[in-house]
Amino acid sequence: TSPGIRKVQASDQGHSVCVEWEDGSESSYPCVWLRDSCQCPLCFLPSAGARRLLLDDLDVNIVAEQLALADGKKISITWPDGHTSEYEAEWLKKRCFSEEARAAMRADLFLPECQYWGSDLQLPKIPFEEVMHNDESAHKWLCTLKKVGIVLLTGAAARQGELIRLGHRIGFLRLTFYGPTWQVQDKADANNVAYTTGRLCFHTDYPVLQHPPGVQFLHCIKQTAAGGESEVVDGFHACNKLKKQNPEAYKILSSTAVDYTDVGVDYCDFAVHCKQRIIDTDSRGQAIHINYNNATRDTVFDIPAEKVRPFYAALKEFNDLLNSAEHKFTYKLKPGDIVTFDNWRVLHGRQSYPPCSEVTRHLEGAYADWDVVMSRLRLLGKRVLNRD
Ligand code: OGA
Ligand code: NM2
Ligand code: ZN
Ligand code: ZN
Repeated sequence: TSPGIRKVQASDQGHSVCVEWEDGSESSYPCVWLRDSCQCPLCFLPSAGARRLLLDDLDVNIVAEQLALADGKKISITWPDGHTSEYEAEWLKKRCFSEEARAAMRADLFLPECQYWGSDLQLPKIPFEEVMHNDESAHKWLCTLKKVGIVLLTGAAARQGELIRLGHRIGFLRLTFYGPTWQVQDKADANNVAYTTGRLCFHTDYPVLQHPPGVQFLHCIKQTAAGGESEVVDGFHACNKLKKQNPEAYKILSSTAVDYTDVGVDYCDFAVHCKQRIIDTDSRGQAIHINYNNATRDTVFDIPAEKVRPFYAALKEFNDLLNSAEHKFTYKLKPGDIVTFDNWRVLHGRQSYPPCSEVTRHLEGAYADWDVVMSRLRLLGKRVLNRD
């Protein structure tokens, strides 16, 4: 169903090529982009899907010398140096510079749809083995993880190693100083507050890393009878609320660089320091990453003294919003459950549980990067929805 081209002509004093489609609509392509995007074997390496042409060799002011249309399916352009480029109608259509066409391509590539939730969350659930063996289920898992930010995989074996298998399913896991996977249980001389029986307030993991892990997996191997419940909250939803309720607090949290620190030994020895804004925003002020773990927030605080109390007041207000009954969702993991969530968006916590000389609660955890997860999601989408 490739769209036909009715006519092709120069426009913008030769700096653009205007394509008239069979349905009467038009698309305009800048010559510099057309030359840069030449698909011939000299300019493009098909085996890598990558440009061979060097920017050094690109003339920003280039104009087409000759335009030709071949049976409505293809245009060819001859450039002043005699080089010829050909472009297929379908290829051009996808790359149309109109606002609508760009929005459609953006949606296709990045699946930006976001479903906010509160205490009314219907926690999405998919059987673990279905995700492991069935591409449609795996696609559903990752689509939902992207859109809702959390999915529970059920029925995994209650033993270590299932997250390694899940890592192979997407590609690979993210190695950190806590190891390829890590064991959340009460430990003597714990090198992290997560490895105690204490309550963990809402946090995102690892804001001390410059590029915090985008996705987190927690596999329940053993669950305590008393306590140990899990809590989650949609951080982006809470940010929108904070912005409305107290724009000044939002401004403070989205502009103040907070110091984080993590020093110790695990997979190897480490001394990690980083500055992060608790609410990281895009150019339109929309939250894109939450970076908040109160445990690893440093006592070193590199801001002027008079800004300290307003900062704490803003953080308190954000924390209150996260903990409000309207926003937080509470559940309890069962052995064999694997909760998978967006660690850039969803804050998580757990209730305390009674200390015991035996291990009464054991989760295995792992991280993945969104680049890896989105890559698998696109590949599964191609196969499942058979798109190209
Ligand atoms: C963690 C964590 C949750 C839990 O290890 O960072 O948040 O339920 N654990 O123990
Ligand atoms: N663990 C669970 O930011 C953090 O320290 C989160 C990381 C120890 C791997 C905890
Ligand atoms: Zn070329
Ligand atoms: Zn955590």
